[in-house]
Amino acid sequence: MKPLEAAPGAALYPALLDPAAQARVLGAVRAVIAQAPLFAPVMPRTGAPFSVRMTNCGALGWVSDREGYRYQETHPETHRPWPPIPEEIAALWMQLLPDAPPPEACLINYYSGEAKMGLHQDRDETNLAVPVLSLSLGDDARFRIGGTARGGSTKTFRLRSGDGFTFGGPSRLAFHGVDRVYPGTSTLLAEGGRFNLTLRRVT
Ligand code: MD3
Ligand code: FE
Repeated sequence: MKPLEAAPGAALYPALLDPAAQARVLGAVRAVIAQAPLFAPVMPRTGAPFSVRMTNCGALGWVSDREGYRYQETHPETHRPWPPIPEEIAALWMQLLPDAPPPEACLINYYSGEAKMGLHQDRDETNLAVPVLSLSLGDDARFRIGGTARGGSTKTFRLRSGDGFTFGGPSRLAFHGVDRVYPGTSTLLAEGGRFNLTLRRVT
């Protein structure tokens, strides 16, 4: 499978998942959420809410609360360990990143109608040498990526249900965000909106 080089080190795999695979991965995501409900993260210090809701699977999960951003082994509300990363999802990591060590965390973001995510870097992982894998399910989104310094030029890409995206090399520390979701552009989620999964090596 030949990707599109979206930025140095960033590879876009349009329609990585066909509709049947999207439905299976969505089923696996719903099973994770049944064990580890979506929670509403807040910003460190201010406590301002994110518009996105989140959960995780894998040995470690990313959380944000007034104390800060961090990876932890348990759900912030149930205090139970995160469910394991479903096999079909872990297999996509092995397929696209065969030389990388296995993922430790899979962050699941859910965007309803107005949700977005401001430009940020992902640098809470100890191991920044391993790429991140993103999978999109549901409504289309406008994804924005820049360089490793805030305030530089940015490019946008429309992410569709079933798309895969890997971010390695220089793009691993690129500023990125989601400007908006386009309601009604996919029928995959009965409730509408968008799931994004990011698989990460943390240590
Ligand atoms: C580039 N998620 O969870 S996925 C995130 O669609 C996040 O929910 C967005 O940014 C979403 O942190 C964008 C694309 C993505 C994910 C992680 C990255 C791009 C990345 C990490 C490093 C560099
Ligand atoms: Fe990010």
